[in-house]
Amino acid sequence: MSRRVITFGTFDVFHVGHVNILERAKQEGDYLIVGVSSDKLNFSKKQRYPVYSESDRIKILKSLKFVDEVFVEESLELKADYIQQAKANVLVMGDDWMGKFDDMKKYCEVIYLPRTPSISTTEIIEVVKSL
Ligand code: C2G
Repeated sequence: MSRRVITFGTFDVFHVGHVNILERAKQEGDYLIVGVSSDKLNFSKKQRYPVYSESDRIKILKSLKFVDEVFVEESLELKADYIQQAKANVLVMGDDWMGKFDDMKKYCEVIYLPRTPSISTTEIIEVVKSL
Protein backbone atom coordinates (compact mmCIF):
# COMPACT_ATOMS: atom_id res chain seq x y z
CA MET A 1 0.00 0.00 0.00
CA SER A 2 1.34 3.44 -0.83
CA ARG A 3 2.18 5.66 2.14
CA ARG A 4 0.63 9.10 2.10
CA VAL A 5 2.38 11.56 4.40
CA ILE A 6 0.83 14.78 5.71
CA THR A 7 2.50 17.69 7.51
CA PHE A 8 1.40 21.14 8.65
CA GLY A 9 3.06 24.51 9.08
CA THR A 10 3.17 28.18 8.20
CA PHE A 11 6.41 28.02 6.21
CA ASP A 12 6.84 31.81 6.40
CA VAL A 13 10.11 33.35 5.12
CA PHE A 14 10.92 29.93 3.66
CA HIS A 15 14.32 28.65 4.81
CA VAL A 16 16.53 25.52 4.84
CA GLY A 17 14.91 24.18 8.05
CA HIS A 18 11.65 24.01 6.09
CA VAL A 19 13.37 22.27 3.16
CA ASN A 20 14.93 19.73 5.52
CA ILE A 21 11.68 18.76 7.23
CA LEU A 22 9.76 18.49 3.96
CA GLU A 23 12.52 16.43 2.36
CA ARG A 24 12.61 14.05 5.35
CA ALA A 25 8.79 13.92 5.52
CA LYS A 26 8.71 12.75 1.89
CA GLN A 27 11.25 10.05 2.71
CA GLU A 28 8.71 8.59 5.17
CA GLY A 29 6.40 7.65 2.30
CA ASP A 30 5.49 8.00 -1.37
CA TYR A 31 3.30 11.10 -1.51
CA LEU A 32 3.58 14.32 0.54
CA ILE A 33 0.64 16.57 1.35
CA VAL A 34 1.30 19.91 3.08
CA GLY A 35 -1.30 21.85 5.06
CA VAL A 36 -0.22 25.48 5.08
CA SER A 37 -1.62 27.74 7.81
CA SER A 38 -3.90 30.47 6.49
CA ASP A 39 -2.91 34.08 7.27
CA LYS A 40 -5.80 34.17 9.75
CA LEU A 41 -4.75 30.98 11.51
CA ASN A 42 -1.19 32.25 11.77
CA PHE A 43 -2.43 35.45 13.38
CA SER A 44 -4.33 33.44 15.97
CA LYS A 45 -1.25 31.23 16.66
CA LYS A 46 1.45 33.91 16.70
CA GLN A 47 -0.34 37.29 17.11
CA ARG A 48 1.11 38.52 13.85
CA TYR A 49 0.46 38.04 10.16
CA PRO A 50 3.10 36.15 8.18
CA VAL A 51 5.66 38.18 6.24
CA TYR A 52 4.85 36.21 3.07
CA SER A 53 1.21 36.09 2.00
CA GLU A 54 -0.75 32.87 2.01
CA SER A 55 -0.72 32.71 -1.79
CA ASP A 56 3.07 33.21 -1.98
CA ARG A 57 3.65 30.57 0.70
CA ILE A 58 1.45 28.15 -1.26
CA LYS A 59 3.32 28.94 -4.49
CA ILE A 60 6.71 28.28 -2.89
CA LEU A 61 5.57 24.96 -1.37
CA LYS A 62 4.00 23.80 -4.67
CA SER A 63 7.26 24.45 -6.49
CA LEU A 64 9.22 21.95 -4.37
CA LYS A 65 10.05 18.61 -5.99
CA PHE A 66 9.23 16.60 -2.86
CA VAL A 67 5.83 18.25 -2.24
CA ASP A 68 2.96 16.62 -4.13
CA GLU A 69 -0.07 18.52 -2.84
CA VAL A 70 -0.76 21.68 -0.83
CA PHE A 71 -3.93 22.81 0.91
CA VAL A 72 -4.79 25.63 3.31
CA GLU A 73 -5.13 24.78 7.02
CA GLU A 74 -7.85 27.04 8.41
CA SER A 75 -8.07 25.67 11.95
CA LEU A 76 -5.86 23.72 14.34
CA GLU A 77 -8.98 21.91 15.57
CA LEU A 78 -9.56 20.21 12.20
CA LYS A 79 -6.40 18.07 12.10
CA ALA A 80 -8.31 14.78 12.23
CA ASP A 81 -10.58 15.89 9.35
CA TYR A 82 -7.64 17.02 7.23
CA ILE A 83 -5.80 13.73 7.85
CA GLN A 84 -8.85 11.70 6.87
CA GLN A 85 -9.71 13.84 3.82
CA ALA A 86 -6.12 13.47 2.60
CA LYS A 87 -6.25 9.69 3.27
CA ALA A 88 -2.90 10.12 5.03
CA ASN A 89 -1.27 7.16 6.79
CA VAL A 90 1.53 9.19 8.36
CA LEU A 91 1.64 12.60 10.10
CA VAL A 92 5.08 14.21 10.32
CA MET A 93 5.80 17.22 12.53
CA GLY A 94 8.94 18.91 13.84
CA ASP A 95 9.88 17.99 17.38
CA ASP A 96 8.92 21.46 18.64
CA TRP A 97 5.44 19.86 18.50
CA MET A 98 6.56 16.69 20.35
CA GLY A 99 3.57 14.97 21.97
CA LYS A 100 1.08 17.62 20.77
CA PHE A 101 -0.41 15.45 18.04
CA ASP A 102 -0.42 12.10 19.82
CA ASP A 103 -4.26 12.11 19.63
CA MET A 104 -3.89 11.66 15.87
CA LYS A 105 -2.46 8.16 16.46
CA LYS A 106 -6.12 7.09 16.21
CA TYR A 107 -6.01 7.91 12.50
CA CYS A 108 -2.41 7.42 11.37
CA GLU A 109 1.19 6.92 12.40
CA VAL A 110 2.64 10.07 14.02
CA ILE A 111 6.33 10.88 13.59
CA TYR A 112 8.17 13.86 15.13
CA LEU A 113 11.42 14.72 13.36
CA PRO A 114 14.21 16.80 14.89
CA ARG A 115 14.18 20.48 13.92
CA THR A 116 17.13 21.93 12.06
CA PRO A 117 19.17 23.78 14.70
CA SER A 118 19.97 27.50 14.65
CA ILE A 119 17.44 28.69 12.09
CA SER A 120 13.91 30.02 12.40
CA THR A 121 11.65 32.55 10.75
CA THR A 122 11.61 34.59 13.98
CA GLU A 123 15.43 34.73 14.09
CA ILE A 124 15.63 35.73 10.42
CA ILE A 125 13.16 38.57 11.06
CA GLU A 126 15.25 39.74 14.05
CA VAL A 127 18.51 39.64 12.04
CA VAL A 128 16.99 41.57 9.11
CA LYS A 129 15.51 44.17 11.50
CA SER A 130 18.92 44.73 13.08
CA LEU A 131 20.73 45.41 9.78
N1 C2G B 1 11.05 23.42 11.26
C1 C2G B 1 12.22 22.68 11.38
N2 C2G B 1 13.40 23.32 11.65
C2 C2G B 1 13.44 24.65 11.82
C3 C2G B 1 12.27 25.42 11.70
C4 C2G B 1 11.08 24.77 11.42
O1 C2G B 1 12.22 21.44 11.25
N3 C2G B 1 14.62 25.22 12.12
C5 C2G B 1 9.79 22.72 11.00
C6 C2G B 1 8.78 22.84 12.14
O2 C2G B 1 9.09 21.94 13.18
C7 C2G B 1 7.47 22.53 11.45
C8 C2G B 1 7.73 23.04 10.01
O3 C2G B 1 9.14 23.25 9.89
O4 C2G B 1 7.24 21.13 11.43
C9 C2G B 1 7.00 24.35 9.75
O5 C2G B 1 7.40 25.27 10.72
P1 C2G B 1 6.52 26.54 11.02
O6 C2G B 1 6.19 27.23 9.78
O7 C2G B 1 7.15 27.30 12.14
O8 C2G B 1 5.20 25.83 11.51
P2 C2G B 1 4.26 26.25 12.66
O9 C2G B 1 3.88 27.67 12.51
O10 C2G B 1 4.85 25.73 13.92
O11 C2G B 1 2.92 25.45 12.29
O12 C2G B 1 -0.67 22.67 13.06
C10 C2G B 1 0.68 22.85 13.32
C11 C2G B 1 1.12 24.15 12.91
O13 C2G B 1 0.41 24.64 11.79
C12 C2G B 1 2.64 24.17 12.68
